[in-house]
Amino acid sequence: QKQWMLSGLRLARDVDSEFAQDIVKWLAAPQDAPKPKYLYDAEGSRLFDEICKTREYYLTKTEAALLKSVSAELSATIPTGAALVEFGSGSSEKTHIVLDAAPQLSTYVPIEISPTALEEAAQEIRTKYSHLRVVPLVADFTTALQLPHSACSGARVGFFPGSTIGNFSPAGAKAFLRSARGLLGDDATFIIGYDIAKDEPTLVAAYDDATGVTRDFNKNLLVRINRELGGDFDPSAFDHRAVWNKAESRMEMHLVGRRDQTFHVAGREFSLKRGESLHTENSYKFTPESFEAMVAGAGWTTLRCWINEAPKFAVALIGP
Ligand code: AVI
Repeated sequence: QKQWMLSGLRLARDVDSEFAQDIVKWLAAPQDAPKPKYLYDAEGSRLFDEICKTREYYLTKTEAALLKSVSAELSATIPTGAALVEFGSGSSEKTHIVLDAAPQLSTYVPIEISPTALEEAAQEIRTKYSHLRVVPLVADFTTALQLPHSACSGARVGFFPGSTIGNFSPAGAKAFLRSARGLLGDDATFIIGYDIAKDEPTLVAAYDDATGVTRDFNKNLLVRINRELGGDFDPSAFDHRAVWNKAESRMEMHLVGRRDQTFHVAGREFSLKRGESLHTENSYKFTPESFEAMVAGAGWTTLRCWINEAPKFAVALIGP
């Protein structure tokens, strides 16, 4: 009885959460993707790490190689005593590339919503770079933030790798860039990795790998909704689909219904006809010109841009 009451309480709280409200709104009009952060529960984060290792997903490998090849030039732009502020947990190889190349950095501030992922990453960095002051910040970096006091003495260098900026809508990306400018301050620089639009087969393969990890990553959203919002999705009733939307310059992930179906989430009923889709993610691809225009619209200037030719991927250094 007590256990039942507890789980009843948990459900009552969860159906009122931001996640519940956003998902209910999305399911009523699933032609627009929900916030990208909902794909990253613990299992979603694990599956994304697996995606990065697939043969087809060129983004991570290409960006790491590019960062390595330009790391000395990048380091030359970082002042002594600066703080590196990373949007994301910083458990990646790319963080190590920048920290290895720039021993003049005195502080490292990873910003991450998951406390466990953040603490793990922070501990790893503390162990490897004993000269660094590591100041982790548990927060959703899409909301307005303030840097911890101890990270405010030197210059700030933002770091947002992985083309994660492509998962925002154009308006969301602009809003993020504006709020990052407020957070990092007037004299900051900001290193951003972004993917470049390219031929359709390369793009589609990257989001529909042969081993099916991206399919599992996509369907994990339904699994998460079932667990956290009392949903009754049958993930096997959906096909994973990756589509290049050339007009919008974005890769899209969808879950396409294999049959007419009705499902329930957070106490609401929804239905979907066979062949109709739930749009689960956008991943915008840029040209150097479109990226430069976007950052300019948010008050930043492009200082440098390094581009890998094949497959095309860019690392930009922007400043005030
Ligand atoms: C995290 N983000 C940049 C990835 C992307 O490429 O948009 C997420 C992803 N979705 C499917 N595969 C990878």
